[in-house]
Amino acid sequence: GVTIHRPVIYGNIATVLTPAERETSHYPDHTHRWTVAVRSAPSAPDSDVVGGADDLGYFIKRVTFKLHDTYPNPTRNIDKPPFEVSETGWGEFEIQIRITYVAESGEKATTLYHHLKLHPWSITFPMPNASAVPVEPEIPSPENAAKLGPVHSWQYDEIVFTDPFQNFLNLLTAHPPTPLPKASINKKPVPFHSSNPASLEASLKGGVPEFTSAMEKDEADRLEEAKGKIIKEQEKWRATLIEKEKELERLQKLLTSKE
Ligand code: SLL
Repeated sequence: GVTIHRPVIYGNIATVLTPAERETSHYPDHTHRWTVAVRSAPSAPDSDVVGGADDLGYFIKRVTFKLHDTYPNPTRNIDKPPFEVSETGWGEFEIQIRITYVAESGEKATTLYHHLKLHPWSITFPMPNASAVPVEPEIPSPENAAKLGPVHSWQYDEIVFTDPFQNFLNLLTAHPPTPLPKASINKKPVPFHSSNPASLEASLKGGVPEFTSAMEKDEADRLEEAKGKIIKEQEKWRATLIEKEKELERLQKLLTSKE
């Protein structure tokens, strides 16, 4: 009954190529430079990298990033940290990320998916009475996108090992992960995630985001609030249903009395 976990993040950073970079590139249609990575969740102090405080090489043997078929050799095997791939390109696509563990772990590989994000985040809030058709956010011009700074898209996750082999457990306990800071140390922004729309504003101000343990509590609070809203809605609609059923009964009676 032993479980042990390691907090990781996976995702990408993307920047707009400068006109000079575009001119010297072999691919004049490429607009962005990006890096997709799997890293430990905590960031190193005073670092401008998101995550990556700990080297994950003691338990991860290989990370395979499967890029879009428009790339040469789209299957990229990375056999030592940093587990990341940097490329240039013009389009967003789904990247398959396969994490293989060290042989002595006896663990099956884990497969994750990340949608490469090149264009700045924007949220179109659903307006009451607006058409139900989702609005595609407009892609800003390269100049405007460049002004907004790098785009970050990171997902926090925990790799959980249940009843690991004794040797592997020893290996894991010999490498305890750096704990996440409670709050961001140098006032770094919270990484933007669509499940936390309030973080959009801070993410557009720029700065290198950082994962903190406060984010977990914030998310629990958001879920609690959402649950409360759902219960209220449920009560409202249940009352409406009871009212309508009464109305139906009344009209049916009226109908039979007239027959
Ligand atoms: C799209 N479904 O249409 C996506 C495909 C493909 C991205 C995006 C460069 C490849 C290369 C590149 O950015 N491919 O020239 O090596 O948006």
